[in-house]
Amino acid sequence: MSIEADRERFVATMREQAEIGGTEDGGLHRLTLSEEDERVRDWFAEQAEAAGLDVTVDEFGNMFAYREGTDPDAGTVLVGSHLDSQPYGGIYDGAMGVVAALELVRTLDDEGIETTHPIEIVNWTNEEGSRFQPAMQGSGVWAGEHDVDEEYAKTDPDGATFEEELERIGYKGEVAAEPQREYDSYLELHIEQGPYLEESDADVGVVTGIVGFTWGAITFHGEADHSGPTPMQYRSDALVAAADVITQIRRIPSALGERTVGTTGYIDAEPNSINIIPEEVTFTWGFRDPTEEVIAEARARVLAEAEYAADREGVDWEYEDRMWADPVNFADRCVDAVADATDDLGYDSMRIFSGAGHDAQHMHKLMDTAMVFSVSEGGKSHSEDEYTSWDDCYTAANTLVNAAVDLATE
Ligand code: HGY
Ligand code: MN
Ligand code: MN
Repeated sequence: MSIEADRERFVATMREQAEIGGTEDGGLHRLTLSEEDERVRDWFAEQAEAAGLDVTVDEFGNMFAYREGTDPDAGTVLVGSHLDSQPYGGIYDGAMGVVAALELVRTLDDEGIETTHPIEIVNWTNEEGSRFQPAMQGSGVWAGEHDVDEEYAKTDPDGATFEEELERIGYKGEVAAEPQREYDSYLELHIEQGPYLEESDADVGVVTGIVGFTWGAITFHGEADHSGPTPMQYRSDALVAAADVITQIRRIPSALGERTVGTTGYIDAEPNSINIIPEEVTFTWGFRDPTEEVIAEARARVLAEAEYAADREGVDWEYEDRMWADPVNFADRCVDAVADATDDLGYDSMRIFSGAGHDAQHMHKLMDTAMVFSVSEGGKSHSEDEYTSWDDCYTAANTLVNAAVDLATE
């Protein structure tokens, strides 16, 4: 028996959250622990409390909103995602998972349904990993993958520490950032952020797993000098060495695997003046693949390329690992709950492996986990052009609601 979420209320709530940090071009600029993040957290707490949920904030800013089940001893079904965004990102990434979880609770209340298992909504801190690395930081701490104090000390590009910023926005809670109760399963709704659902004409994605990834930063130390009179053979140009490696970050994936991807998303060159030979350049690597071996190989190759480039250019270099996430394959029980929901609702679904990282990656280590994907038009994401029609958003949200009820009802 399927239930229908309230499309109008769901879309209205999506529009509401999109206003908080919304940009002129219809995107979202709501960096973790920013003033916009503080406002959307306040908004989320209000929505959850208005739905009669018991809201708690842990020491890492993760927010939880708890709904009783008829059997308090039954493991809790955790449903949610993240409300932080990329710089000038889209309004759906993460937010739709939290709004769909709110809609789940609101629909249960409308229908007077009491589930056997308690249900808890979560808003994870810093899923995006843009301002502070790693990505999925809050869920990673909660899952015991990272040490709280080490993560508190992480700094953003302006040197602000995570802990200072968490305290500044008033979301450093008292509760330890670790499971406070028995959990049964985790479900997360997210946009696909890739082209496959749209290309296959599916209404919704049944996510079977997530790629793993390695992130890191390389710094070359050259010698600043006048770009005019310094003969070419006298130069130690940090940016030339970086350019060599960045080109390889683009080439390495084609030698490794069909789904291997490689990106340099961040670069900083000092002193960054048109007539000074660059002295110090820092840039990042990011490789992803469904298998650990390929990710490890890609990391080894980029470090080898950095060694060669440093020799060629006569510069020193160093690197820092920023993140490692294992690839995961979700539990059949949860994947089937999502697939059954799409069948019951008469949606065309497609099984799909996620190319983006998600908090579900960490939850998989603690409890049975699965995800629902909505279509991403043009596959676009992490850009103000990110777009999913309200129909496609609603299809995915309805799937999540029904899959969660399935898992929460004995
Ligand atoms: O990088 C990712 O895949 C995620 O958006 N943090
Ligand atoms: Mn996301
Ligand atoms: Mn994202």
